[in-house]
Amino acid sequence: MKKPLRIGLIGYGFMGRAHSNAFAQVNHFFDLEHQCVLQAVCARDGNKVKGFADRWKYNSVETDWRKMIARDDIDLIDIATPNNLHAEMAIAAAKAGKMILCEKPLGLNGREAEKMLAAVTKAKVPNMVWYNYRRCPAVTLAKQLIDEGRLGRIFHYRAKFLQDWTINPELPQGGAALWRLDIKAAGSGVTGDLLAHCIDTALWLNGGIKEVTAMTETFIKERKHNLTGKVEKVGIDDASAFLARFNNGSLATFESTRYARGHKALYTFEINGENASIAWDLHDLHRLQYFDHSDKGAVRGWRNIHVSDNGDHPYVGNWWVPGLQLGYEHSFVHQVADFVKGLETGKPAGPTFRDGLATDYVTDAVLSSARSGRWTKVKQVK
Ligand code: NAI
Ligand code: SOE
Repeated sequence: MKKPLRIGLIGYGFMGRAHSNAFAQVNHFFDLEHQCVLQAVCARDGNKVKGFADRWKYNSVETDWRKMIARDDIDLIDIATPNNLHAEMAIAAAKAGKMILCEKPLGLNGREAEKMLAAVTKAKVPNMVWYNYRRCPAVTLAKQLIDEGRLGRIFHYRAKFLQDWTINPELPQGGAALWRLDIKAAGSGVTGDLLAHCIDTALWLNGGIKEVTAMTETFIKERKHNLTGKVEKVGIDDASAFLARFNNGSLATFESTRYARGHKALYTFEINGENASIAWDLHDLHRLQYFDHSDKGAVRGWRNIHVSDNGDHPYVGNWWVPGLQLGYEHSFVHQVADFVKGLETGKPAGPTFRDGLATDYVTDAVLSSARSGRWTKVKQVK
């Protein structure tokens, strides 16, 4: 008999669906001692949340997240709401003794994330941040190759995350679907939204970042606000780029924008080491590019590894026969599987709130450097 893990989801938008799918799938594909139970979903509109619950087979609904957190038939609170709600919800959930999965970025800034980390530490509740790209099998394979020492000394880290959906100056800011353009709801623009993913992966693969120098730009200075109906100043960064020095001595460049016409979600990274290099592209997420300088000269070149061998590649053995592809949604299933395994082994899987705080410290330093025009030290998590 499996132990029930009763989930209370807050927010039924894009991530509410991705997470619900992961909770629903995970026990079909991974051997776990726990059974995920879709116990309750919460959002403010009673009719809509009922429709969502029927579609995904949640056992109950709530329209007030505080009531859901107070329920004693829920073990885990999953936060899939806009960024400005993460801290309040996570701190309340920790106080109620619930395990917490929280969407990224952890807080609106490092100060908020510090309070969130303090709350889960005090309550001793398991916690995780949904930086899901770590669990695309090709990215996990990159981590394995680096940990095996195949790259040797790392010289360079290069990452970018490009989109193009806010170029239209008529696009309003704020409210449902457009909260990412509202500084109050989002905390920042592409720095906290897109670069945060690049930073989380980078910290995982290449260790801590020591200092950064950054520039940001807001191309469209004013937009109509959906909540007030007035044209208001835009407070978010539309584009953000920075140089960084890692603690291991390697140099890095990071770039993100929502103004790269033609790009919808081009997240790429490349790492160059003394002995080997690796590169990954979200648009071709099941492949890892790998160059190994120790290959014999005549056949030396970039290998294009289709990460689909169920004997050798991470997570793949839990799915289909070799050669078949996994996609975006699988990264969320893998994250739930690892979180639950962490409960069972007592070895918590990352990224935890501590890791989420580390990323928020980097985004804080990026925004601060963009304001001052100076190299800025990154606060390190104690
Ligand atoms: P969304 O706008 O699609 O959904 C947000 C949901 O929050 C909606 O269902 C809304 O009704 C609900 N909500 C808002 N205020 C609420 C309240 N007071 N009480 C209860 N529910 C409330 O947003 P999306 O895209 O799902 O983003 C949510 C979070 O997930 C954000 O923090 C975002 O940064 C993150 N995200 C992460 C991704 C990843 O790759 N890991 C991908 C997309 C989003
Ligand atoms: C923005 O469009 C967005 O949905 C981000 O919020 C996510 O974190 C990213 O994974 C995809 O793009």
